[in-house]
Amino acid sequence: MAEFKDLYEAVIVGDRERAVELAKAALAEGAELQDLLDQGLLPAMDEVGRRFENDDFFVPELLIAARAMKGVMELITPLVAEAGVQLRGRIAIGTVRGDLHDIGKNLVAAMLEGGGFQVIDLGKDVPSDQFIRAVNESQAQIVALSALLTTTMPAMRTIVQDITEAKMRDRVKIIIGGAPVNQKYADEIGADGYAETASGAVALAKDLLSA
Ligand code: B1M
Repeated sequence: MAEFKDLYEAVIVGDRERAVELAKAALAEGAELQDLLDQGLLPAMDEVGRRFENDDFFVPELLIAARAMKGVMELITPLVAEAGVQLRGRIAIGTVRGDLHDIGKNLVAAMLEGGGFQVIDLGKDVPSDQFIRAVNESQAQIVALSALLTTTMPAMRTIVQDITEAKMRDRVKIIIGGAPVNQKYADEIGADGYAETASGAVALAKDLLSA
């Protein structure tokens, strides 16, 4: 972590410009993207969450930290995507209805692209019909759902039900992820899989499409 301490701090205090500069400098010096994420950015967002939970941070602090994180993500997303080239399949991804958290979803999307998938990113606060339309239009083989709130988890169940009712279940796999969900929940709502991390989502997608 010592190597990325300044970046870690810059994200926590929401200094977007500095965070981006530090990330650029680290990459120019040959830092690995994965280390930048695992030792700088992700622990910083965890710390922001902890402070929020302990009432040391409130929504404005959360927002400016997220803005700093987003600035760095905009810098690194193309690089993450560049790491892989082969097209392994098509995936429609989105954060479910009612949920505005998209940093993790963007990371998952970037890693999937990096893993060689074509990704149709539907954004955040996405209702069932938008997923259904995307699958029809793009022939996506996987729908990937992200939720960060316990209150938006039920939207995942709704999407699985709506996709089933649209009789598309035999041609599309559904995977879920995000901090409040787990394998048990995936099983309960009839999803095809759960991944805890962005790289886990890539492995899961590869698995499901090769099965
Ligand atoms: Co909010 N927020 N937030 N927030 N926020 C959390 C999630 C929270 C845990 C903070 C806390 O209390 N400790 C808490 C949720 C509690 C709960 O439901 N259990 C919370 C809350 C309460 C709220 C509000 C309700 C606050 C309020 O207004 N009172 C509100 C809700 C708004 C809404 O969505 N309707 C809210 C708002 C916001 C901001 C808008 C200010 C901002 C989001 C900005 C944005 O995303 N553009 C924000 C942020 C930044 C956070 C925290 C601090 C960080 C989230 C993040 O980006 N993490 C978060 C606390 C925390 O997580 N430590 C918190 C980094 C990101 C890379 O990780 O998203 O977990 P994550 O994604 C990971 C994995 O989960 C996984 O891979 C990613 C990479 O490893 N993953 C998948 C994610 N999706 C996946 C899909 C997959 C597979 C893996 O397959 C399909």
